[in-house]
Amino acid sequence: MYFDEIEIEVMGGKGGDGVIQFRREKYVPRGGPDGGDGGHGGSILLEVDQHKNTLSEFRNKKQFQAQNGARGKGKNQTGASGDDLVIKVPPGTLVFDESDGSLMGDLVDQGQQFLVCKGGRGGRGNARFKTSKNKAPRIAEKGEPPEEKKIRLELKLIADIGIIGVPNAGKSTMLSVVSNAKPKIAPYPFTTLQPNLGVVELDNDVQLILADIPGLIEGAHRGEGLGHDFLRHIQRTRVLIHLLDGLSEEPIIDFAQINSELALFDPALGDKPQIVVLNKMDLPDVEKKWPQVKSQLLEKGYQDVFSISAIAQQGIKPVLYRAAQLLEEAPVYEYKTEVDENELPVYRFEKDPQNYVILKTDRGWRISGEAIERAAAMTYWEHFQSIRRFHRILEAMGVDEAMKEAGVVKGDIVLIGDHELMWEE
Ligand SMILES: Nc1nc2c(ncn2[C@@H]2O[C@H](COP(=O)(O)OP(=O)(O)OP(=O)(O)O)[C@@H](O)[C@H]2O)c(=O)[nH]1
Ligand SMILES: [Mg+2]
Repeated sequence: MYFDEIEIEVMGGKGGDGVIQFRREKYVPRGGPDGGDGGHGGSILLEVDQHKNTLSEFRNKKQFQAQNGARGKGKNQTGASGDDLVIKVPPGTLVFDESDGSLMGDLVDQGQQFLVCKGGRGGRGNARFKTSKNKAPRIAEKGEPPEEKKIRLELKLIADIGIIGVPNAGKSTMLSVVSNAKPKIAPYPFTTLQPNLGVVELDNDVQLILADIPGLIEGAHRGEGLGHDFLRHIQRTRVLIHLLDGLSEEPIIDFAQINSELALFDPALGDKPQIVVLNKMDLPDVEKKWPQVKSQLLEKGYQDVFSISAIAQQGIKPVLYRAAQLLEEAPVYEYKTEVDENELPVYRFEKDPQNYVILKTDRGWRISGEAIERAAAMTYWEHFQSIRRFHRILEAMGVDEAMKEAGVVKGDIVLIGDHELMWEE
């Protein structure tokens, strides 16, 4: 099996900070609070794009961050939300969480979207904290930190173009000169025993996945030669490059024979668009043969007819561009996730964000936990009321009690996320 596999880092946008402000109007000495909320940070989404067929573009770009939310403003104005960042992936992409290796998502259908990382919520401005008791709150929240993840994308490569032909036609040679594939090449039939895949990059950002199919002979549909398995590989491809061995006595007869083998195995195979290519044009005998082969093919109604020398790398580009064009027009392969019936149920530890752990360290007490660290990151430490609010959150979560039980005393250092605080009664 052939996989493309890539690790990337994704991060949502940070929530914009809420602000502390008071209305300022002429002749109104003390206006009420009017600090607006911060905007929400953008999220990171993956989206299936059926025109993509590999993950190679992620080899150059591995970090993605959505836009941050903007700060709130006075006059109760909410900051602008950050834009979501939509990353396009090919159909059949599996998404894994690198932290525990679990499968997060399976992207199959055109346009299907998957949320990988949520942006941070915008912090609330002080206007939201006004109560009958506190008419001038100096409390606001900072924006929520965004989600951040390392993910692994995995794609089972499916060849969209198959190179078929009789043994020795030069199929492996052709694949080796257009891609990085290094198939075995030798002057005897049935050199290739397994299909080889190669990714071809055309100048215009188009990628083709080519499969070099083992040689086919008369009787292949009955399992002769290397048998059925290889015909099955062709079933998944959408366009065929039919390579003719220029050194064969009768390339046209080979051609007809292979086509009837395809049709006998599966009539749909015979209907796939074919580009017919005479190979080994560097040899004078072959060059002599070409005009006749060409006119015979055109007579039979084949329009996509080319000649190349795989070894000399001549004439191959036009074949690839035509293949890319036919691929655009060909129906899209329906990717289906194969469900393994022997699959065992998977049990996973569910994280509770409200959970926290208290640890005594050399530097002081460390309280770690998702919700508590988030609350600390959203606090304006320079405002007394905001700090009080943070204390109320500690109380509500039971952290206060737990700390006292653990033996914290006034003046001890307490570490929460990136923040270092001093314990007060
Ligand atoms: N002169 C010449 N020889 C070629 C050319 N392309 C391939 N050959 C030779 O033809 C022989 C067969 O090439 P392969 O690429 O192994 O052919 P294949 O179609 O993959 O063969 P199987 O895997 O056995 O089906 C080798 O000796 C190649 O060097 C070409 O353009 N010109
Ligand atoms: Mg070969």
